[in-house]
Amino acid sequence: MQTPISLRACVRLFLLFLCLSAHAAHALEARLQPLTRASSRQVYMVTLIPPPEGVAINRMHSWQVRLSNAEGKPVEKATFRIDGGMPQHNHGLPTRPQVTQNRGHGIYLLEGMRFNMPGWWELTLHIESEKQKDRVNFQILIDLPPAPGAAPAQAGQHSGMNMPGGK
Ligand SMILES: [Cu+2]
Repeated sequence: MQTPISLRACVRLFLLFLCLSAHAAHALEARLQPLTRASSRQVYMVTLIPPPEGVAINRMHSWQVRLSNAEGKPVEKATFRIDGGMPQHNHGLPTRPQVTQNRGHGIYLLEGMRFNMPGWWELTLHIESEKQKDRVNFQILIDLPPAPGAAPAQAGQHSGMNMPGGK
């Protein structure tokens, strides 16, 4: 009875493959899922859209921000100030990300995003439009290895960064 055994092995291999690919797809989806949050006074709904190519350590990325009001209507003429950092490491962002483009329909281009080490990052968007000011905090887990060719992040190497609240 050679055939049933090899058939069973084949089915097992196939199931394993399905399982692995489902797992990989799930991980990718979790990473690329839109991050949507209400601002602290519920003035805005804010979605962070990661770069389509994914996020790699020590690479500059452009993200997008989708901004709407509490009723879900796109907010067209907003200005942003971005800060953040790693609360667990007590340091700020290695770059100064800025919204550089209003793409219309409540979509804004956020350039200059870079994470120089894995871990928990906090990103705060201070948003202002039509005299409505509010802020929103995002927690972003970066758990990826350094990009090929990028300088590896060194533990404890925190000099030269913007401290939260600093100039
Ligand atoms: Cu850090």
